[in-house]
Amino acid sequence: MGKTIAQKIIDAHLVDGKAAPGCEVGLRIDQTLTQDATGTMAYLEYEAMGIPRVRTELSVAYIDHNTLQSGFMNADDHRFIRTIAKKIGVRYSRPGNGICHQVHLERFAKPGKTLIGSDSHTPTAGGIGALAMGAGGLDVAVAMGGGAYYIPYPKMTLIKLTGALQPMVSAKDVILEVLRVMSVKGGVGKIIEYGGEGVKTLTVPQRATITNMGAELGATTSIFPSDEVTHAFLKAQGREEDFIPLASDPDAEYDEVIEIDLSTLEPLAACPHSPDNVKPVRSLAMTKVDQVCIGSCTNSSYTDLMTVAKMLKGKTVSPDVSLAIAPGSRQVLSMLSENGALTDLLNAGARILESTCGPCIGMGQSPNSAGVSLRTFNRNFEGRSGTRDASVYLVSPETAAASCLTGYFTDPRTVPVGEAVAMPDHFPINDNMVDLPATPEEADAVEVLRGPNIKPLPQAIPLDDTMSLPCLLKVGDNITTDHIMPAGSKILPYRSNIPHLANYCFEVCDPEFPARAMAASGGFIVGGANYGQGSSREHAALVPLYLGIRAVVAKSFARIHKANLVNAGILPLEFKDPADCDKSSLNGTLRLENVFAGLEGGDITLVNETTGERAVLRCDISERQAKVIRAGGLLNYTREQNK
Ligand code: MIC
Ligand code: SF4
Repeated sequence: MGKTIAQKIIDAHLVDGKAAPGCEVGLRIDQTLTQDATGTMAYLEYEAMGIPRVRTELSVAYIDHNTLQSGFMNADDHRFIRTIAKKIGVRYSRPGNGICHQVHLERFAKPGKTLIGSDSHTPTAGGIGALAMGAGGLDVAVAMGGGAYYIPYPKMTLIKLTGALQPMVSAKDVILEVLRVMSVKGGVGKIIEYGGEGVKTLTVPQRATITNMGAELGATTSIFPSDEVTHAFLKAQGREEDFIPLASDPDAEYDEVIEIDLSTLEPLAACPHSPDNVKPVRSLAMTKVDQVCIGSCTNSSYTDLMTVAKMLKGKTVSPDVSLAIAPGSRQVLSMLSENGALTDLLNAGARILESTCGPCIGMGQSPNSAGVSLRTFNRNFEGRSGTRDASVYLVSPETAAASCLTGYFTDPRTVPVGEAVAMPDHFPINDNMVDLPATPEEADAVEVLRGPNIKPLPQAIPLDDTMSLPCLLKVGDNITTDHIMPAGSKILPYRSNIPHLANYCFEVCDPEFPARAMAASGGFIVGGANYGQGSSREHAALVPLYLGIRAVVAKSFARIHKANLVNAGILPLEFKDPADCDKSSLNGTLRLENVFAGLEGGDITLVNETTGERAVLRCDISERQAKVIRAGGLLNYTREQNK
């Protein structure tokens, strides 16, 4: 039987397990990336494993999230990451060089390679044909040390593209359409491959927009073939030697096929507060707009920003709108500055931000009270912008540009169409903001510098076969890791300080939760379907661990968060009958029985100690993960393995 693209890459990297549905597979990882908001923790964990030098082909540490340096914390963390990267053999992309996914796509990602990153949008590199996955920081640390990365063997979905996009309809509209069709949980356990004649009409940055936001489907990753378009991009980046062709076999079998005719798509917007709440832009036409933000790892390539610059040239942003633009990388920004487009943006009234995540992660530019913000980003979870009652819509750069001029939601097809921006034949290459690590001989002399904000990692608590503890929180479906552990400019600087972060856990859902959890000695959380979707932040597991959470009981889990819970030594338990989750009796003191048998695949019983009501739970994890939980988390397990 023929193979899909992902199956070919998995086969070539398989080091453990069987490549079959229902099995867990361990993959050799060629490349890793970290960013600073998850990186500090990842390198602390790497250090705790005691491996002197990384064993990957390439590992890069990016500084792009925590760049609003109000206070010493972020700058200290940057210095820690810079010095430890130098010591252990990791390249360091300095702040200002760009957003990890954009820079990695431009300079490092390769077709056919495996990449994991401590950021859920690592699948951006799927646009170039890499098998690129988001992971918890500890998983990335293990991969840097040469360990395998484990995933449940995924189902394969083919999205067959035909036709070509109409003018002013963009790659963002393609992925918004996919989200409309599949929903934020539609991709869980799947790899999404793109194929069909329409693929050839999309550039690598457009493909990367689509694979980037595939994270919002909950997919393991998304991937495009590597073809002549990929070759042209790599050549333009001076990396022709990194090209290999990659395609699925003609008789490859997919579990699911979805067809999209690109020529029928129209500009779309994801409405508050979920990336799958998608509507046509024309249906929102009378909605007034307060803010427009352009950038993020989804839409800040050269062509995206040039398109915006062309649309804004000679015009003025509506006085009712604040327009902020964060170019994705220094390469992009320097190209705009060289060709004069930056001046066009400035003259139109844009507020130019540095090449970082910025407003996407709530690092500044929070909208006004009850403000309407149009963003070219990938997530519009409630409160993520920093303004609790803001309405954030996710749109294409074209829709963003058209709307910032009128002050209302505007379908970009209603503005005169100029010539489309062409992909450059040559990008200006300058890697002088990517510092090379010390050689193994020099490494000993490198001193790792740490700030006072770095606090010890929480320790896993051994499990008991029967556990009688209070239900400390009950939440609904699609809880994101932004709900569990919010980000934003005030909280992000404490990513290496779990005790401090604990004060904000579940702040959006229930501000009393941290105090309640701290007063109790241990407890459970009950969640709904797709619990833990969104960001890869392992803090959403480490903080609950610190607060004494021993198990999360839910209808289902998002992939990365479930792995993070296991890595932290917290039990992820699922209701055998999801209807049990909706019972009002899930409160008070709950008793878990037969936990150890549950780790071997047996049933665990949940008993409400007040009412006596019972429900059956399963712990759907691999044998390896059961050992990880028994060892008290992945760090302990890895240390035991390396003895
Ligand atoms: C995000 O987009 O939510 C982030 C911030 O990039 C996260 C990582 C983090 O929480 O640091 C992600 O996507 O994994
Ligand atoms: Fe940064 Fe936003 Fe991309 Fe996350 S989604 S990596 S915060 S730009």
